[in-house]
Amino acid sequence: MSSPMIRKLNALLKTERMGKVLHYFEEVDSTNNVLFDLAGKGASEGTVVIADAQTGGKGRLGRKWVSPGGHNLYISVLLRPDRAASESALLTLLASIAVYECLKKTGIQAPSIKWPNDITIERRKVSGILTEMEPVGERAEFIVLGIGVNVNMSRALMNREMGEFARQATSVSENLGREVDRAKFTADLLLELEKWYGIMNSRGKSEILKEWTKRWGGKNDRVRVSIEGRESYEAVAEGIDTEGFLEVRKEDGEIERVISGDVTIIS
Ligand code: BT5
Repeated sequence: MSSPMIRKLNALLKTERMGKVLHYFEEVDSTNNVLFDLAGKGASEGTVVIADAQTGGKGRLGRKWVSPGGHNLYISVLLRPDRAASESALLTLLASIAVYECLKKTGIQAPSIKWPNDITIERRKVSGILTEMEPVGERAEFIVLGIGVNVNMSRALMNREMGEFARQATSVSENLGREVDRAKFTADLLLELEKWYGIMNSRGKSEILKEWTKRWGGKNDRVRVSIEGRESYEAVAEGIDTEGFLEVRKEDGEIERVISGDVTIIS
């Protein structure tokens, strides 16, 4: 995102806090890393880091987020909720709602949320969310919410950059058949984030869980659950519990809570 686009973003931004302090970089390793450092130095809630390109874009569990420059959105937002550690899973769901709503506003008719952190269009991943907090063992004082969205990435670029998983990825522009204004998309996303964070703080977690479930496309999907160090198993997705963890029904009827790990849809 060139700096004229950041000027445009500043002009379009209708939030009270989110993005009012905004750090923009042409290229960083990871916007989450940059914001993590700023948070440690006392940056205020709502501080945002955006980069045009990331050299070390991070997914979950040590995976990579493909982050070429010139087309997409790589953004991290600092939150300082009351009980950061216990709210991290919930904030991922909250961010998913915000991305979902933003995609709808941009013209995508049927985005879908896949637990825990993917937004898809026709089962292809258009956005991923990485929520990070301080290392386990210390009290988490803040949450860094990282969101990557393939906004204007072309099919040719996805094929070139992503290798074998290009088939499972898509971009907003690929679906709309036109380029999307990244500044407007980012302004809309920050407004949605602020709105849903406000709803969580005023009406409580249960409201977020309810709204997430409404938008979730996965109930009754047959899934394969893969958890590190355990044999994977098939189950049926049931819903989420009060902390935002997925509940699946195993073949013997037992309900299991999936805290982390990968859930692949089989049918
Ligand atoms: C995620 O992880 O989906 C979290 C991605 C978060 C990225 C943002 S960008 C701003 C901020 N700064 C960061 O460094 N990160 C955050 P996970 O569920 O582990 O998914 C990773 C997997 O998605 C990879 O193994 C690929 O299969 C696939 N993938 C990687 N890059 C992709 C892309 N650009 N579009 C679609 N799929 C991608």
